[in-house]
Amino acid sequence: MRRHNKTLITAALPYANGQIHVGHLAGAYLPADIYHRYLLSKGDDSLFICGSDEYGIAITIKAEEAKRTPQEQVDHFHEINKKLFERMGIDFSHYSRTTLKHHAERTQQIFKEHLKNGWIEKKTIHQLYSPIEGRFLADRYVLGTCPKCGYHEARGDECTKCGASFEATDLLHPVSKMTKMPLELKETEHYFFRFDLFKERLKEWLETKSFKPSTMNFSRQYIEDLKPRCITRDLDWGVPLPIEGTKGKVLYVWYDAPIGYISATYDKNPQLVNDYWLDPKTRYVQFVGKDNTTFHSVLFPAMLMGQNTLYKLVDDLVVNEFLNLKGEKFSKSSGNSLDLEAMLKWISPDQLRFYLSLIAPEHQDCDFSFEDLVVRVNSELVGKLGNFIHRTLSFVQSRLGCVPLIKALEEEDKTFLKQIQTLLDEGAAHYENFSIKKATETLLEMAQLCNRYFDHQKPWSLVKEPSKADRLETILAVCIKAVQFLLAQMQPILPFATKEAWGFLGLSNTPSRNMATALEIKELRAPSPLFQKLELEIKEGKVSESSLSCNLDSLKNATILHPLETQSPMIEFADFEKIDLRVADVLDCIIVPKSDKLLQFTLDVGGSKRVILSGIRHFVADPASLIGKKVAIVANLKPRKMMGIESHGMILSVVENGTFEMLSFEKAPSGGKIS
Ligand code: B3M
Ligand code: ZN
Repeated sequence: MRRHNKTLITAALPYANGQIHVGHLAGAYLPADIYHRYLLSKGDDSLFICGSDEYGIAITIKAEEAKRTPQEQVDHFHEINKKLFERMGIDFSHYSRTTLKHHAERTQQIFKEHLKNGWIEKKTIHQLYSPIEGRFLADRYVLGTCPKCGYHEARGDECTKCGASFEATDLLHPVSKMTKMPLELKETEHYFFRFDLFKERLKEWLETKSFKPSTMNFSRQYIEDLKPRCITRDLDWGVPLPIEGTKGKVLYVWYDAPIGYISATYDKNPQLVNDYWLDPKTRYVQFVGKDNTTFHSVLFPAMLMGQNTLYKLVDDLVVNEFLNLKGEKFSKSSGNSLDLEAMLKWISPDQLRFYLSLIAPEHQDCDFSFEDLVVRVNSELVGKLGNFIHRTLSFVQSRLGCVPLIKALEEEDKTFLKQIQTLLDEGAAHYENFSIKKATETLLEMAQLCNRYFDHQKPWSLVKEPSKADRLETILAVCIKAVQFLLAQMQPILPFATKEAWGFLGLSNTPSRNMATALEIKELRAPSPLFQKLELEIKEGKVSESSLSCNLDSLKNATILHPLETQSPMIEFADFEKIDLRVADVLDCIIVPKSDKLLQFTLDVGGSKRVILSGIRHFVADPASLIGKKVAIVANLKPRKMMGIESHGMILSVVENGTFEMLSFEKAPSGGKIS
């Protein structure tokens, strides 16, 4: 396991042009927070820095639409987002903003060094000019036809349809976003950063990193065709260009924003810049969404290489994929978004953190679904994790009334505690590897094991036998120990509930991960359930006001309201895909001689014959009546010998409350794949 004692964590600075949404949380802030909390819980030193990104066209456009000045816009959303992060338990060491004076000064200082060191050049170029508005328009101020896919409403900086990124001048038929009037090309002077000159250094540096393969490959390719990039804009909202006679020009937001990580650290306390950014022993971890990859893996590192202070370059870059809604990217502008504030009226921050951790888009885009959320929260968070903690603590409270002590451990107790310890170690490794999805799955596995132990030991019957008092106490003491293990693992993901639960164990502060499992509990307080079940009410295809006040037509076809009571553990889609389900025609069906259970089916599966044995003889009065039926089989089950006959698969049927029914089809062709 890697051990680093001092870590600096940053998460991409969100634009203060609107409220952060669930997609933002899942992509950067929650994983970063969980990692930060994990480091603190094992006693490491960790500084978690973030802040509002407040300059650039992303701000001015939204401000114009809202009829606010850019300053009013960022003041408004900086406060809102800061509070939303707090409510969600995102535990920044500091949340700053880029409109602070010292940020502009630091950015200008770095620009001057770049200029002096020969990395910046001035060029006269043609930019899009709006005669009616009397200003140059760039990036998102311009709309036009995507040169790659032909989408008509591509933005000047990227196509929101195909994801291509380009310059506004690359668009076909460019028009002003505001007036929809055509634009013309006009000469203007701009400054370019010669990223191309850093190619070799970047290549060498990148190969010392072990980012995810997708991040490595993407960045390698990007470095291959590095070009000079324009880092100034004709705009009056941004860090002013520190050159005489350039009034009306500011530095491009992607030039100043990453420097914001350093300014934000300074803003908390100037000494921290020395302690973290300038100390080679610091490990620097950045969390970003995949659309921000190249800025962090290539462009910002090049900018740092080109100036004179030895700031830390990123050591681990954690790039997450997108969280989708209805199969499409979260996007406020297109209405495909979840309003966090509305969500929080219905769901607790821990419940949302839990679900987002379970479906974390670490290796591929994933879909947010309300139905899935309700099932997982109710059956796993409440049904497994919350249940074990609550049943243990309330049982001890009501039946014992004091802190139980271990009298004598039996073999099964030792095995159980060992298994739990092993899982806790595995959980730690997952946190170390930034895999919060696996860390959450491990937590659930632990909870499952705990419930099994509890059920198996049956404390509720031991309590009726006075001679077993010592055994009962030991079992309960083991369960309390297990609760401590669970809390140690769940602390980074579910900070609110963990704190509450430690309170039940008589501790006001959450102990460190190692302390937590070593601590002797001295006092128990009356517990209450840590998590509540969620109910989802859907009216006219929308989540009803009483559940949630956000407008979600994603639920048009929602059907499920009541989760299954007892559900098997969740599996990955990939696991499901391994099962080859097929339609099979029953050619023959006979009773296996000397067997009181088995029927022998001869089936046709897409032209090939096979034999499958099925233990359903009791339910079928006349086997021949099944001939001609079309049934469902698992076609790729390993062959199994029963009564000397090899069975090649399994026939699907339901036996419940004494009734029996086979899954069957009417028209589906033999061999057809069931999915
Ligand atoms: N504000 C982009 C974004 O929110 C940007 C990140 C800056 S990180 C230095 O997608
Ligand atoms: Zn396109």
